[in-house]
Amino acid sequence: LPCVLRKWLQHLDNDLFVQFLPQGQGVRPLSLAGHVGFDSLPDQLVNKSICQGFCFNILCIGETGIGKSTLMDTLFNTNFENLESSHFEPQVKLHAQTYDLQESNVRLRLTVVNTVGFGDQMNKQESYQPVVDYIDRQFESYLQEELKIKRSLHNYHDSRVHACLYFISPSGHSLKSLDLVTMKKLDSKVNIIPVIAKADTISKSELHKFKIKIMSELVSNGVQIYQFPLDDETVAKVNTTMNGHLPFAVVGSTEEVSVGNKMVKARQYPWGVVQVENESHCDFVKLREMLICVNMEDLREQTHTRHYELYRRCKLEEMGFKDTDPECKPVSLQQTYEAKRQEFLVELQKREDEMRQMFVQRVKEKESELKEAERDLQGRFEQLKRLHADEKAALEEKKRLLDEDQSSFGKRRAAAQLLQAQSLTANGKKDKDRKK
Ligand SMILES: Nc1nc2c(ncn2[C@@H]2O[C@H](COP(=O)(O)OP(=O)(O)O)[C@@H](O)[C@H]2O)c(=O)[nH]1
Ligand SMILES: *[C@@H]1O[C@H](CO)[C@@H](O)[C@H](O)[C@H]1NC(C)=O
Ligand SMILES: *[C@@H]1O[C@H](CO)[C@@H](O)[C@H](O)[C@H]1NC(C)=O
Ligand SMILES: CC(=O)N[C@H]1CO[C@H](CO)[C@@H](O)[C@@H]1O
Ligand SMILES: [Mg+2]
Repeated sequence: LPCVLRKWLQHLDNDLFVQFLPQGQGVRPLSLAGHVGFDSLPDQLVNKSICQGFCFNILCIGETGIGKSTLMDTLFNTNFENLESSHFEPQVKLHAQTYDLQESNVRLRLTVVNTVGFGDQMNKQESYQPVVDYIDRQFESYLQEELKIKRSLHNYHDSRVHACLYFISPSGHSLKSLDLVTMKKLDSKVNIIPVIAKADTISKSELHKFKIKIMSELVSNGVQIYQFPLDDETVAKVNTTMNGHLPFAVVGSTEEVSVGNKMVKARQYPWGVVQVENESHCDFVKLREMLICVNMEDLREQTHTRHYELYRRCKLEEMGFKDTDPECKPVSLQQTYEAKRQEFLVELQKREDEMRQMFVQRVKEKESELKEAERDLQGRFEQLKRLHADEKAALEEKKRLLDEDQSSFGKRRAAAQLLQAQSLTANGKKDKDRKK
């Protein structure tokens, strides 16, 4: 129990408990003179946890018909809602279903996520992307909750994937490239537990070789699968054998067959019966033991402290948050915020200056354009003026000539009138003379 409790303490992240562990110089051990009652803290924690209930999320990856739904039903001894999917899905989809389970007084909220259509497409290389996206989405929504001002993590439904069962088809040859690519993409995001599905379809000697082959392929491709913890005394006893049995070869069945005088879960064949829960038939019991009875809490913890932590760190660094500056001095969130704000203001100022310069430049351009146009207009005006003056001069010249004409005509007319008048008087005299 103390070991489990230590993990809970880390989980609860509560100041009260942190002070529990001696730290710093000024802490002195004191003995108590009588009963105080804080020895009930473990009981309080157990009661609180029981009251709150637990949550566990499993992701099953494997091609359609490999036995994912059957194994889940067998593991939890129930009948989950199983929709049979066709082999003709255009793309991989993830289907999550949450169930409330209870065993004695412990409540477990279990989410089973299934990959629908995995490996059914022509282009199998794209199969892993929806899985990666799904896992990241769960991390992201937890991070968003954590970053809220008003957090409610105590009643937040944690949907982060705690364990990923990767179903390997019992070919006996080697891993498919899709298996390696997918596991490689996921190994920093989730605890991968590879299992050999339908292990009753492969012979014992072949199975042994197949396991060795798979493990060496995983190692040579640098795929990190979940290792059962060795640092914890309470579970270390089972580690040696269990880590050596990976990947577990499993058989699933919800069918009950009578063996001797008992009904056991088994698969019945014309030549005999494969008992799911018999360790000399398959590793189902080992898987159930390691996944549910021994390491469920470790899987939850690893998800939070390793995989989620990595996601969170990358995400926050991407956003520009850091713990230390380039000189390795610690930087607080406030400082980062101030620095970011300063950076933003400088950028804003720069933009504003650029805008202003651009404006001035534009105004200058426009001004010179206008000046050019004005000069142009002035030129044309001058030209018109000159033309006009020329025309005026020509007209004046014409007028002068006309005036001259007119005056000479007037003179001539006056002379002619005079002449006429003279000739008239002369004639009159002659007449008078004649009359006389
Ligand atoms: N031989 C054998 N058949 C299995 C095993 N588990 C499931 N099956 C059968 O495989 C078929 C598909 O199983 P199912 O669980 O629906 O596969 P899923 O599509 O991965 O969910 C069913 O007919 C099961 O009876 C197993 O361990 N061994
Ligand atoms: C824990 O619960 C049990 C039974 O429900 C009760 O007897 C016990 O007093 C509780 N302990 C504490 C410390 O609350
Ligand atoms: C498990 O299988 C072995 C071999 O088939 C058999 O001898 C043994 O009795 C089985 N155990 C149980 C508990 O049925
Ligand atoms: C494989 C491995 O590391 N096994 C360890 C399991 O735990 C025992 C006891 O804690 C160790 O002695 C083994 O070395
Ligand atoms: Mg299914």
